Amino acid sequence: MELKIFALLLNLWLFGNLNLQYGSAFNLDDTNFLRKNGEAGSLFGYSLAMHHQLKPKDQQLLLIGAPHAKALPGQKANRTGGLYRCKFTTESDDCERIPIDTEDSRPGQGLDHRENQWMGVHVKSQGPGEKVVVCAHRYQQWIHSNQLVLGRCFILEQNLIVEDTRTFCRNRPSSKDQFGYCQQGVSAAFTKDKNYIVFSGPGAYDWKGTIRVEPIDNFLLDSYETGDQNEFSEGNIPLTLSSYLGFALDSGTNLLQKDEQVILAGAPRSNLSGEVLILKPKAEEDQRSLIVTHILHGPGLASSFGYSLSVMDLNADGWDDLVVGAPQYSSTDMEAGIGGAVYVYINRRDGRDWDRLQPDILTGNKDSMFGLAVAKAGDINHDGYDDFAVGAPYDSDGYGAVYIYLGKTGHFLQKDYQVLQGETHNIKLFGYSLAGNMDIDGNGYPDLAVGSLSDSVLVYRAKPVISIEKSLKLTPSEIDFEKIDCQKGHCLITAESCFSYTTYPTTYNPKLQILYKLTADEQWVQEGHQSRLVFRNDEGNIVLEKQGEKHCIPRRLRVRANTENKLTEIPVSVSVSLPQHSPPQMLSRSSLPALQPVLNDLQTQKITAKLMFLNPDCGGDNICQSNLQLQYSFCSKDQHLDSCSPLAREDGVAVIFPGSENTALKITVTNPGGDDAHLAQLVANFPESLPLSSVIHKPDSNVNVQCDVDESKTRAECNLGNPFKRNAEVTFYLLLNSDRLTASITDVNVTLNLQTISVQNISEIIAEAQVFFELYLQVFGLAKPSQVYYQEIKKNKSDELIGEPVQYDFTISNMGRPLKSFASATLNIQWPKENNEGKWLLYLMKITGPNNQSIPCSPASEISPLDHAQEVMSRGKRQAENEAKASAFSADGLLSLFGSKRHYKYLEYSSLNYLDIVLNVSLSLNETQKNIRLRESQTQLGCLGCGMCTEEKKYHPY
Ligand SMILES: [Ca+2]
Ligand SMILES: [Ca+2]
Ligand SMILES: [Ca+2]
Repeated sequence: MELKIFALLLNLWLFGNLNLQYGSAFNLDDTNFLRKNGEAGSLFGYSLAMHHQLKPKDQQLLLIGAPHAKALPGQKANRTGGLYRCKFTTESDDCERIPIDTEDSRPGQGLDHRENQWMGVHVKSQGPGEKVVVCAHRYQQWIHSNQLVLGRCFILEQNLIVEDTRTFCRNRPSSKDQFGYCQQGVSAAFTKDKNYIVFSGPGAYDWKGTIRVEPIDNFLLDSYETGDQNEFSEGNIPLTLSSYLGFALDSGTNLLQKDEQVILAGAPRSNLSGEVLILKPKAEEDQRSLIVTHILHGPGLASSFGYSLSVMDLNADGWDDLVVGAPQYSSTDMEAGIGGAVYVYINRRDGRDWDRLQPDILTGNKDSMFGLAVAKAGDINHDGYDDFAVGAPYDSDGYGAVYIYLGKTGHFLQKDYQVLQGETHNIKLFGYSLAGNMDIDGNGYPDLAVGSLSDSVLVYRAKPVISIEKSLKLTPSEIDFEKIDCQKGHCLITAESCFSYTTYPTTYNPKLQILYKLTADEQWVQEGHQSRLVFRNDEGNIVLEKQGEKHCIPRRLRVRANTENKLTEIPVSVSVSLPQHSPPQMLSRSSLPALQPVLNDLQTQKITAKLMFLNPDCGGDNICQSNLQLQYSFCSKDQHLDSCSPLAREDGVAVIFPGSENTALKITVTNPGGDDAHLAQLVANFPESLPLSSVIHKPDSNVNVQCDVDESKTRAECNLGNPFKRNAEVTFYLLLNSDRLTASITDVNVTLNLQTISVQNISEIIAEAQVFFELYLQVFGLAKPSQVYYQEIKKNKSDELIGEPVQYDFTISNMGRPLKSFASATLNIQWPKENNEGKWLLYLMKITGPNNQSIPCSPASEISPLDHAQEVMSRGKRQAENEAKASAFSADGLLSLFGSKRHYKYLEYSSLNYLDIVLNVSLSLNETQKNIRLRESQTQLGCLGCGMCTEEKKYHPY
């Protein structure tokens, strides 16, 4: 049956939350708490109220509902639930059952069925010396054959004697869609004018729910009800069935207009997501209705918006604000880990526009049921703004937690101020109920009670809050480091700190010890520098006799003589704290242990004064706005001359040829028209492949550049001067080591950062260069003999008979870097093999390398082709490639090509006087990377003259 949801609505969410949070210590004392335990299984603590009884005895009590408590004698039931009263003592088991509901119903009113009626499901106090209401929402009236679940409430006198019983659904139409399952008492509220009590029957009208406002004891006043108190016009209640209207209730007087009574009622199942209704009474002719003025809509499906709510003025502007719990809220983003939300409506527009008021949303941990309970806590920290508490009973792995939020001017603080954990006290489902806004120990600060579903209740007391007024004055507060004797270390500063304290109440005047600590130049020190101020006695304590008494301490500080940073101000701070044991606040009205004060957490405990440097060279504004400029160029530095010739550029980018010892980066820094650049420096970062080799200064420079270079030589920090003056200029060279550049590197970047502590935004500069490798191979050739003679010889295939052999020697020299493995070269030889009639001229016999080693050449068929005559091709020229790999000639290579001149007769060259026979020889690189180049290397070789000839003619083979 649906009634069950009112009992332990939420046991689905017992598991799942591992996000433990640890409470920040603030002024709710988590040590000197009070604990009240009830009978196991009685749900002692399901509801709570703080009550201040004035007569017959002035005493404050904590009222604790235990809806599963055993029946009292005479109740004719086993388990009825009940209400306990507990004194605020350190005893945990001194709560007493209040005798309620012990009388039988009057004749004709049917039979009271109290078994499992949940007495104590809700309890509320009207205020000091006023009434209390306690309810049993599952009370049944058995009349004839009907078992009506009407629910009912008891109004108690301020001394907790039962005064009256209220069952507004009694004697009404009793069908399910009317009042037979009213379930009055899930919630109740007193109006702020103290005349009325507000009840709800969430089960009325088929669980649409209804709200009723009725006079407490002045029966000249009218009662009001949604749908009219006489006509029961369900249709006038703008909700659907199963909305559970009245699950939570409160009242306000400054919500829509000043001093106008309104009722706030939560309907957590309305419109699927939950809604809150703002209602006000309306009297018209015979009608006495509660009419809906506004409906606040919940955030999402089944969020149970309106499960709890509380009216309070968080920003102390005189307008009521509203806090609404939506404990089953979850984010569509499952990863967000959100479970439960609280909507805080700050009444920003003086009561207007509630339909459009945007709430601020607080969210809890996943599955924590954050917002299941919300309560006004009063002004816990006594800063003038009401604060509130939010229960999240399934937080912290089912232990539960209570989050405290503070009101403030204009708004409220959205960061929780303190978190109370059930786990600390080994209490599960802690935070299920809350009651506060009453000072139980007379220290002037309201205290907070937290209930659980595990039969334990804790009461936290608020500690007094101390605010310390602080001042700090430096004398002098400005120094001219250059002018006075600071450089000798004689600059003395006096720092005078003064302290006084205030707290609440004004009668609380402990002799307070305050610890103070002086610090200076913290950020500069954090950045790895030495503090620019020297002082002793940086901490100590003082005693303030009473509130408002001021105490000052002077301290001498000295400016260091070797201070480098003479520009940025030096902050000097003093911070305060209380010692571990401060004198506790004496309590006149309570026998409870006195509590020690805490410092006001909302106030900064540290104040700062600044010591300024005067910089006359930076103009009247004392702000140094520098204008540092940097020019750079890659160049080749002559070690002995003060010159550096710019490197060749390709596509506008300088080209580095590795291996050069003189590659340098020329840097020129200027400060044209700028104010002094304090602590000016250049930070250069070099690639590992192109580290710094050394720094060379221009001898005539009047700026002394000093560079710190790291071990890997990839970072240099060069100090340019402190200050680098207006219109100063400096040039220096960063000599680079190009030995580590490899063929895979095609370009290199050096980043150059100019820095100063003066005011200037300087962009990083990237000096970019390309890397080209240049091979410098040379080929020389020699023909031996240089001249041959032809003679007539008969046709014969024998080599020796063809003609006199000629040997061509080729020498290849590597004038540059070793080729190693990154390139291979080819020697291309072209020689005149035959004339255009296909007659032999030079016949290639063999190719040998140094020391007669063989060298692979192609085409191989060209070597002594007559040995394979059928393969001889007839063309004008032949090319044989010597594919000697680069490794073959590491420095100098030598190979020989044996050639032979053909028989003159056979060739019919006899008419010629002589022949000039020319070989073209060149080197080329085999497939290789784009940034490897060969310096041009080719040659023409040899003149073979013919001594027997008379006519001058030349033979050109091409
Ligand atoms: Ca307000
Ligand atoms: Ca406050
Ligand atoms: Ca207190």
